Amino acid sequence: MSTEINFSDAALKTMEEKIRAGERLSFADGLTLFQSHDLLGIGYLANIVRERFNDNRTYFIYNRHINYSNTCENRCYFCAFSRDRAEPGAFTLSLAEVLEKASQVAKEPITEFHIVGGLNPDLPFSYYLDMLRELKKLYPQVHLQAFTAVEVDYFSRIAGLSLEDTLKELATAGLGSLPGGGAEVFSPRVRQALCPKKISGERWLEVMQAAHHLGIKSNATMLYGHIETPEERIDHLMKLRELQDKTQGFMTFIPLAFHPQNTQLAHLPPTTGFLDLKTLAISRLMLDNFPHIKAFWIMLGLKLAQLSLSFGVDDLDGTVIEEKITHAAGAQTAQGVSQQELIQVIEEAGRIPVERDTVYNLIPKTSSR
Ligand code: V47
Ligand code: SF4
Repeated sequence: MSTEINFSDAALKTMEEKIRAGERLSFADGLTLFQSHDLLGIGYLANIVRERFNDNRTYFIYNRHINYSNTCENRCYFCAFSRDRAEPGAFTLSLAEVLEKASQVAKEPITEFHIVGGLNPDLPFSYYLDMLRELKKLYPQVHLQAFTAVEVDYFSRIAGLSLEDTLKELATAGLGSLPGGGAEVFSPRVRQALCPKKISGERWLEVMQAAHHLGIKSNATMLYGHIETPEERIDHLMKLRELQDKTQGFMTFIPLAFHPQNTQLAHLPPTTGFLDLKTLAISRLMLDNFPHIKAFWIMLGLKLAQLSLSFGVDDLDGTVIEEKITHAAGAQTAQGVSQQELIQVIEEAGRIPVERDTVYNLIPKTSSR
C-alpha cells in the first residue's frame, strides 16, 4: 500500500512515478531536485529507495578512528587538519603510538579501525605496511579500513609500484577496505580552486576501480557546501554511479558537510540543515546502485543525523571515539558516542538498529553489548 503525498513542487510527482518504477534518474532530474524547495517531498522520495534497499534497518558500527599524521604535502584550502612538517601542531605517530591508540579500546567490542592521514614526505611505504601488519597481528578480528585513494596514489609514487601492486601489498599486510575520503568534488574547476595539488577526480576513480578489481571494497564521499555548483554535485554523483555499474565495489556513499572554521575558506558560511538533508536525500535518489547512504553524525550533529533517517539515510557510522579532521575545522559535536546512545537515537526515529561490521555483515547481539 502506498501513501499519497501532496508535493508542493509538481515536478516531484512525475519523478515519483519514475522512482516507483525503478527507473534511473537523469542529470536533469538531479538538477530539478537541487532546485526544488520541497524538502519533505524529496525526503519522501528518498525514503522509498531507502526502504527498498534497507527496509526499516539503520546500521551502525563499533569503530575507532586513528589519524597517524597531519603533515601533508597537499595543503588543501578547505582542510584545517593538515600542517607543514615544521609547523606548530604538526604530529606524526610512531608505530608504538598507533598501537597505543588501538590498545586504549582493546577491551571494547571494536570491529573496525578507520585509519587516515596526510601525505607525509618523511614516512616510507614500510611505515604503513608495518602499521597494518602489527595491528592485524594484535587484533586479527578487527577490520582495517585504511587510507583514502589519495594516500594509496601517494604510496604508489613513493614506493615506485603500480597501483595494483601497491594495493596488493597493503592487502597482504592486512588492509580490509578503503574509506571514501579524498573525492571532494570531481570538477577540475573546484579542484583547481580548492586543492590544486590533490590527484584529479579521474585518478581517484582509477584507484577505486583498481581496488574493486582486486576485491577490495570501498566507500565514496563528496565534500559539499563550499564553492561547488548543483551541476558539479550531480556530475560527481553520476561519475560514482557509472563506476559502480562497472565494479559494484562501493559499499556506502557519505556526503561530507564542509566546515569552514580555521580553513582558508573561513569566510564561507557553514552548511544549513536544509542543504544537508537535501544532499543526503538526493544522493540516495541518484545513486540507485549504492546499497547504503551514510550520515556521518560527527559532521552533521547527532540530532540532524537522526532526522536524516527519514531522508534516505540508513547508516549513522559509528562510535568513532576520537575525530580530528572535522574538529580542527570547528565541529561542535562530541568526539565519540556510546553504542547505547546510537541505539536510542535510531529507535526513537522508529527504525531498527543493526550493528554491522565494515562490510555490512551483521554483528549478533550479545549480553556484553
Ligand atoms: O577527505 C577535509 C574531508 C575527509 C574538511 O569512508 C572536510 O566511511 C568537512 O573521508 N570540513 C576525510 N570535511 C573524512 C572521510 C570520512 C569520514 C567518515 C567516514 C568515511 C568513510 C570517510 O574529510 C577528507 C575531506 O574530504 N574534509 N576538511 C572540512 N573542513
Ligand atoms: Fe592533506 Fe587530506 Fe587535508 Fe588535503 S584534505 S590537506 S590531502 S589531509
